Amino acid sequence: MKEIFEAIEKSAIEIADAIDRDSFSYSETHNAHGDHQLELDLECDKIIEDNFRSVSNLRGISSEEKDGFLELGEGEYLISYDPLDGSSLVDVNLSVGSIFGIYKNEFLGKNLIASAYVVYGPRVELVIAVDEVKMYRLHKEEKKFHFVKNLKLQEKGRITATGATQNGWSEKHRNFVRDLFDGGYRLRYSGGMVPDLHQILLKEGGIFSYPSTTDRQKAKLRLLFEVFPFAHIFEKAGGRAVTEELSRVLEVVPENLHDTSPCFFGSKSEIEVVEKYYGR
Ligand code: AFP
Repeated sequence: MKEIFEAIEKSAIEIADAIDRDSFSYSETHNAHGDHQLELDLECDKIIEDNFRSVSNLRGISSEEKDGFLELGEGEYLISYDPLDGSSLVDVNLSVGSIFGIYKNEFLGKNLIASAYVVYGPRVELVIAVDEVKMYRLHKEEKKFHFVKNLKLQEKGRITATGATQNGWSEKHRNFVRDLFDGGYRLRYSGGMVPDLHQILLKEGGIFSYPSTTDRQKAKLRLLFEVFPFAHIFEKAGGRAVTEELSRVLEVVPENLHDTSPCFFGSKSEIEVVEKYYGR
């Protein structure tokens, strides 16, 4: 595992440089989700692939930017990753991130043994969850990450972030969001899952939701590349992650590498609000 975390740290440093240096133009390709890929998406994907190629105990990797599974060896670990989440925000200079899930045997939520994400913002921060959730910050001159603190959610927060096209929201979702606003919650949504969830973790509470919509029943966020790693991190931080059926996100069984699912990540009190509306 140590080698895997070192490869993630090295990738984060190289990606932070690439964001500063590279152009934000589109490539000629689309990924499996139909997203038009930036040259930077492809560059970040390659940085991570190259760093994982030198890790000795990997069986293979799966990336949001690659169609299929890439076998790397006979090792025991599998990694799923999103190299540059929120890449449509790069041109407007908002924070973006990389997300990683580390599994044994199969890409199932219950097989996740560690997860991590990196936020590329005014500062570069790395969060790793194994048993606890630990945050590190990049010292740019030293090119090293330093431990900052453990992240732990309180029972209840004060902010909410909710995605998707609002005119496609269900009545349940509208009522859920109205309940939060009536209860004094403030909206914090950038369109980048990594900074939005990082904010909830650092403010020690709140809720992020990405619901199904009339035109997208399975919503947008990808189970392997975005949803499972954050569900693992939120649970380890003392929060919860559920689907619209109110089951644990980590119990969802994906049929394909690129499957998506509606999802809610929050501290305990806000997930009870989800249960109040989605349980009906
Ligand atoms: P991009 O990588 O295309 O910018 O999408 C970002 C993202 O996957 C996730 O980071 C956001 O939370 C979500 O999509 C935003 O989606 P909506 O704009 O539909 O709310």
